[in-house]
Amino acid sequence: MPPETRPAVAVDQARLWERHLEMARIGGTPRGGVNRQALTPEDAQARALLARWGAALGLDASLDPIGNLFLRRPGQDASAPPVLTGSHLDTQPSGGRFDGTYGVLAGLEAIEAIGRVGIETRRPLELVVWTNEEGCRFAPGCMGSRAFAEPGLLDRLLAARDLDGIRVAEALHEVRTALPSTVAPCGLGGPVAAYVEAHIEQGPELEAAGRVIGLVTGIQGRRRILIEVHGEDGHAGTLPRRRRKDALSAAVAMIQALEVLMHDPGDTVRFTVGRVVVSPNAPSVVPGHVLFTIDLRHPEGGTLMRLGDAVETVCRRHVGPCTVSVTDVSLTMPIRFEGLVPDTVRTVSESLGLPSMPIASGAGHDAENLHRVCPTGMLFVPCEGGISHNEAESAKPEDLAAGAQVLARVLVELAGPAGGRRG
Ligand code: HGY
Ligand code: MN
Ligand code: MN
Repeated sequence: MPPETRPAVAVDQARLWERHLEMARIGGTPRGGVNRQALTPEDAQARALLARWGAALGLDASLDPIGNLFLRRPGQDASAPPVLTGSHLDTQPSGGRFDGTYGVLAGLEAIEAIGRVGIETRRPLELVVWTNEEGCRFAPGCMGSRAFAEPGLLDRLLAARDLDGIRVAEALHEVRTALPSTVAPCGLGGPVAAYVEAHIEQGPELEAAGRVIGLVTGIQGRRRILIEVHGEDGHAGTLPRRRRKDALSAAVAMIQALEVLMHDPGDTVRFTVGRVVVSPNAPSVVPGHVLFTIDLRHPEGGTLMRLGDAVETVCRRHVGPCTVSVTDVSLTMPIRFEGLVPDTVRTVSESLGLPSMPIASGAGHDAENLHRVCPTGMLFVPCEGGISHNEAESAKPEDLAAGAQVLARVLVELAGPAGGRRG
């Protein structure tokens, strides 16, 4: 067997699948999904489980100031910047068992397979769990990788609050106390030789094309905007319409007008109002306050900016007797993956004889932030029916294992053999 294929062959499909089932029990929902939101006790338990699995492999664990967890496999050259792989363990409230979790467990399996065949790499390998990728409880999403790429954002991100007013800094305490005492603190950011992330596709293309590996070409741009409509609470029975400042009525008019603005016959624009919070949310009270979120995505930066910039004008046009505030929460421009990492993913997939195809990512990922600091790439595996951000999310054990085989080989390629040239 050619030596370079050994790590792939050592990937254990059954163990990888069993670990997904065990991890899915943390925050598991009655309908077979997972609710493991960022920096909750469930998130902390999931990280603790991973740290225990890592410790059994002799990986050293560390936690940075925003809660990113790193499990390190030493390389021959301890001073060399590491090769990173990983993803996230936090989920949406009605999330699935594979979004994020797959990239973490495939990374663990790949590192374990490399160790099992006795390969010593020149560079260290690090498995990373990024904090708050989903951006549901706390905004913005991809928070941990954003801070890693831009440490100057740390204080602002630690101050972010959830809907109950709890700050990231306070919630991080949950994670720290749940982790084994062997997990050491580490600094934020730092040199990285390369980053590669495995993820389920979260769309139907690979499955429809009968391919197993997605060679991710890039990630579309996305913008998160927060709209707050301020009216006046009133009595549903006594307050005549002409005197009402009904925040929900105004918000509905805004959303309907935004749907018209975002209408796209080519169905490329992704416009979602996923959260509406009505206050006081009482049947006999005219709502005095409404908060709603806009998640806007597009593969072209110019279109993303044009449509996003038009939101405030449309909201103000439909504000009626209320007032409105529009806040840009986050903006990530479209990115392309090119060069070392995607090329290595492609050549390894081909050498393993796995059917692959180029594919653009509609979903956001932490790789979009690592892309700013080092050579970066991703690989996808199919998920059934392309269903994701849904408790029914599912994938095939053999596809998950195939992705881990590619990942194991890619990590060895990127980290280089012990005794190889320095640099
Ligand atoms: O929303 C996203 O694209 C990612 O799944 N958090
Ligand atoms: Mn994800
Ligand atoms: Mn997600």
